[in-house]
Amino acid sequence: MKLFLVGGFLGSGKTTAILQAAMGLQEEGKKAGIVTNDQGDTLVDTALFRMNHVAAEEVSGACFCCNFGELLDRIGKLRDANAGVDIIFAESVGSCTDLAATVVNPLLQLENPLDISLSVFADIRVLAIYLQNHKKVFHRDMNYIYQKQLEEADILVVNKTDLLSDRQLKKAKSLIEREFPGKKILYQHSLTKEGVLPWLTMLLNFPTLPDLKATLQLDYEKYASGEGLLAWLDATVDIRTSDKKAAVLGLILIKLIRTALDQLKYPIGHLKFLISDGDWYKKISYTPGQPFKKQSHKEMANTHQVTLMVNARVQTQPLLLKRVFEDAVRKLKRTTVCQITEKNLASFKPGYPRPTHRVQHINK
Ligand SMILES: Nc1nc2c(ncn2[C@@H]2O[C@H](COP(=O)(O)OP(=O)(O)O)[C@@H](O)[C@H]2O)c(=O)[nH]1
Ligand SMILES: [Mg+2]
Repeated sequence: MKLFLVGGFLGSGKTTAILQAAMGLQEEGKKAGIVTNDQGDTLVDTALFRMNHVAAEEVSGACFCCNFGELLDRIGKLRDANAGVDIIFAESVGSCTDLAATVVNPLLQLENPLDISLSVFADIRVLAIYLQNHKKVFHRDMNYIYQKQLEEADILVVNKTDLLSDRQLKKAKSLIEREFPGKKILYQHSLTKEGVLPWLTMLLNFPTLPDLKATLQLDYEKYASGEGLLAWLDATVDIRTSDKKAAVLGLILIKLIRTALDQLKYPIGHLKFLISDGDWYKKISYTPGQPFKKQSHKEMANTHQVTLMVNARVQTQPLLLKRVFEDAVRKLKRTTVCQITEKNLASFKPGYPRPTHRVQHINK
C-alpha cells in the first residue's frame, strides 16, 4: 500500500494537487483516498474531496503528529473492504513540520510498513520572495516552520508556476536550485490533471525507503511559537432566502469577512470558504498576500438555501477573529432579507505540538 504524505505551508496548493491526482487515478480505474488533517473539526478540504467522490477521512482537532493513533485508524478505514482504496494521500496541517520523525518513521516501524514518500508544496511566488528576502517573509518563528518544512521534503513541489512570467520563472528557478542542491524538485501548476501528472508519476515510482528517513533538528519552542501566532476559526452557517439568492448572500458574507480582515490588517495564513447547496459548490480561497478578488454572481447557483463553511487561519487572537466573523454575520442579517443559522463556531489557537512518537534518524 502506498501512502503519499503531503506537507507544505498554508495555501501552497496541496489540496488542489491531491484532488487532481486522485481524480486522474480514478479515471484510470485505481481508487485513491485521502486523509485530511486540521486543528479544527469542520474541514472545507474534506467536504471538497467528498463532493468530488474521492473517499476522504479526517484527523481533526490536532495534527497527524500529535494524533498518530487517529491517522492509523483513518488509514485503516480507507483500506478496509468498503472503501477499498489502493493509494492513500495524507495532507498535513499547513503549519506543521517534523513529519519525518513524527509520521514517516513511526509508519516505517509498523509491522507491515507502508510505501511512503513526503512531498512538500511551496507557492513559487512565496518561495522566490523568501529566498530573495534573506528568508524573511513571515514573522520570524513562522519563517522557521517554513524553512523546516522545505528542508525535510523528499520531493519539493514548487507550485503555481502558471502565475509567473517566463522571466520570473527562470529567476525563481535559479534561486531555488542554488538553495537546494541535490533535492528532487518539481515545478508545476496543479489546476489540471495534466499539470500534476509528473508529480503523480514520480510518486508512483518513488523508491521504497530502505530504512528510516533522516530527521530534522528542531527547536520545539520556536515551532510552537510560530504556530501560536495564528488563530483558527471554523464555522458553518446555513443561509436561506425566498428569492433563490442564497449563494449570492454567501458571497456577500465572504466579502464582509475579507474586507474586515484587511481593514484590521490581520495577515491571512489561509482563508477558505465552501458554499454548497448539496449538489453544487464553490470553493473560494485567499492565501498570504493575495488581494481580494470580486467573484462573479453569475457563477452562483440559483438556490433558496446554501451552507457556508469557513476555515480561517489568520495572524491575530482567536477572540478578535471570532468578532470579525460575528460582526460580518450581524451585518448580513441587518442589510439583507435572509435567515441565517449558525451551525457551529469555534475559534482557538493550536496547542503546543506534543507528538505521539518522535523517531529520530541521522543518515550516516
Ligand atoms: N494559479 C494557481 N492557483 C493554485 C494552484 N494550486 C492551488 N492554487 C490555488 O491556491 C489556493 C490554495 O490552494 P489549496 O489547494 O487549498 O492549498 P493548501 O492549503 O495547500 O491545501 C486555492 O485558491 C487554489 O485554487 C496552481 O497551481 N496555480
Ligand atoms: Mg488543504
